[in-house]
Formats: sequence, C-alpha cells, structure tokens
Amino acid sequence: MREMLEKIRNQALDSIRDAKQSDDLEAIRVKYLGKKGELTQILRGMGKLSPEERPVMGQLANKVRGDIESELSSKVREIEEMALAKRLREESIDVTLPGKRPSLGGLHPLTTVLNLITDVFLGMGFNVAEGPEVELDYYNFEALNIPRNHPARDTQDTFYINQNILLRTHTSPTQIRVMEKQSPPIKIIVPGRVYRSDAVDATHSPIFHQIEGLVVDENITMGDLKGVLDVFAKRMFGEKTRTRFRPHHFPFTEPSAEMDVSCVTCEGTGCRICSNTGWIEILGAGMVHPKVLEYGKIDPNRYSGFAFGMGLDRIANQIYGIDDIRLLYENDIRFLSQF
Ligand code: 2NM
Repeated sequence: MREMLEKIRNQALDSIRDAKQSDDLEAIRVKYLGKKGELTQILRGMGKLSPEERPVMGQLANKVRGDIESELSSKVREIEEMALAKRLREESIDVTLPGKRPSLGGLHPLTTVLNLITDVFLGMGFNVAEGPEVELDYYNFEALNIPRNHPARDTQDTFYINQNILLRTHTSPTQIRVMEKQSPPIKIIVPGRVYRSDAVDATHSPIFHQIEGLVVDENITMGDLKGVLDVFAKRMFGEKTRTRFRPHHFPFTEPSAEMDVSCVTCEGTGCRICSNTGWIEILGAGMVHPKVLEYGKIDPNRYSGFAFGMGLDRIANQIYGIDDIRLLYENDIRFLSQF
C-alpha cells in the first residue's frame, strides 16, 4: 500500500507540474481527490488493514493528500499570476504615444458677424434687447403701421400659427415691446432669427437673421441716424469706408432710406462683388413714424427717433465671400470649419 500511495503522489505531482491551465488542474483534482478519485479509493480500503498498519498508512495517505492539495493550490496561483502578467503585457498603454487631439468646435460665421456688429453698437452706448420669435400679429404688423391688407404684408408673407399669432418677419416687434415698457432715452439693438415664407434659393431662406436698432430721445434727427450708421460702417468695414443714403420707403419710418457702403473688396472702383457699381447695399433705416411711436406709448410731439435694420446673413456672406445663403444653414462641417 505504501508503494501505491507513493506512486499516486508522484504521478499526481508530475501531472500537476505539467498542467498548462486551470481546467487541467481541476481534472487532476477530480482524478485523485474526487469522490471516485484514486486516493479516495485507497482510503476506503483502509478498513482491511491490520490495526498496527492502519494509523501508519492513514498518516501517509493524509500526507499524500496534503502534498497534492498544496501542490495544486500553488500551481493554481502560478497559473493565475501568469495569466495576469500576460494580460498586463497585452493591455499595456504606451504613454509616450502622442495623444488624440479632441476636435474643437468653433463659432458659426453668423455668430462671429453678430458679435462684431454687437461690439460696434455696444461701443456707442447701445444695449441688446431680445424678444419672442413666435409673435403676435399686432406687434409684427399692426403696431408697425402695417394694417391688414397693407401691400407690405405680401412682401413679408410668413408662417401663421393662427389668425393672431405668427413667426415674426423682422425683429421690429421687439422694439415696440421695449418702447411700451421703457421711456426714452432708448438706445437698443435687437438681433435675432426671423422668418418669411420664401422659396429657397441662393439668396433666400425661410429662416434668416436680422439685427435692428432703435434710438429714441428728444431732438433725435436724421443727422443722428447718418452719423451713427456712418461710424458703424467705418468700424465694421474699415476707416476708409464711405457711406451713401438713398431714399426708400418703409411703412414704419418716414422719411426712409437705404444705406450703401463703398465696396470693401475694390474700395469703390468697381468689381465682381459690387457688380461694378462700387457700392454695396447693407441696411434700411429711417425716422420712426409718429404712429409707431404712439403704438409704443411714446409721445411723438416730445420725442423722435431713428431705426435701422440689416440682414446678418447678407453681411456675413459679404465679409466671407460666401455666394449662397443655404451654406449657412446646412451645417456641413466641411463648410463651417473654414471659419
Ligand atoms: C428696417 C428699416 C427701417 C425699423 C423700424 C423699427 C421700429 F420698430 F422702431 F419701428 N424697427 N426697425 C426699421 C426701419 C427696420 O429694416 C430694414
């Protein structure tokens, strides 16, 4: 029996040493120490031994069991350590490799141009006012001296929520709202998104952006209008820029004008950008109509004011040489990342 136990131990320890993975070790454990294992069978046969032999063999058998168990557990640890070392090797990170640069976002060209324009007017003491894009017909048209059936409603066809609520066609309704709440002096610019029911082409989009301005105080004249807008043009497009005012008509101003600036590209000599005229139209303006002041709860006998409005999209296109308004709204990263 002693030889059998020795043999079992040597075989077991040999195969444990040769084991390559934890599955092998489990098989070995079952083979020798399991319920029907070789060592277990021998222990069962102990009863047939003489009383003298029994304790001696019992001790030896237990020692063999202990040797196998401790060899098994140290081999398990060894395999686990090897597996861990292998994983650490495979999953190691080379901290000396250059990092991936996160791609930074940037400002949309419209935002950049809005910021430039806003800065010029803030520098002249204007404040920024904002108002709702979903607006009452009253503020968008009535209070701006554009009653129902006025022909100007045709050129500013918009999207109606119902009879009285619509998407604003300009930011002027916000100016009425400010006049209602605030007494002169008023000196504000109103930037924002506006809507028109226009078919899309290179120069038209149903959504576009405006920036309008309003100055109301005692003794405001057309001279103030021209002075402020001339300074704006020079700060915006360069000190060499000249301006000219042409008579025009708006329902909410009287008199009204359009302002051209000398072409930024050719400085007025004529080029492709200005269609060889030397001038580029950039805004509409005028003295606020007395009826509009009244709608704003401002006494037209005491106060006067001027207002102006320009399309941001057009100015952005001028500045960046963009020839199609749709590019500003397609969110194509290849286009936007150029600015
Ligand atoms: C323009 C041209 C001329 C304008 C008028 C007003 C208000 F509310 F004071 F009457 N806001 N903006 C105005 C005047 C807008 O845009 C081409």
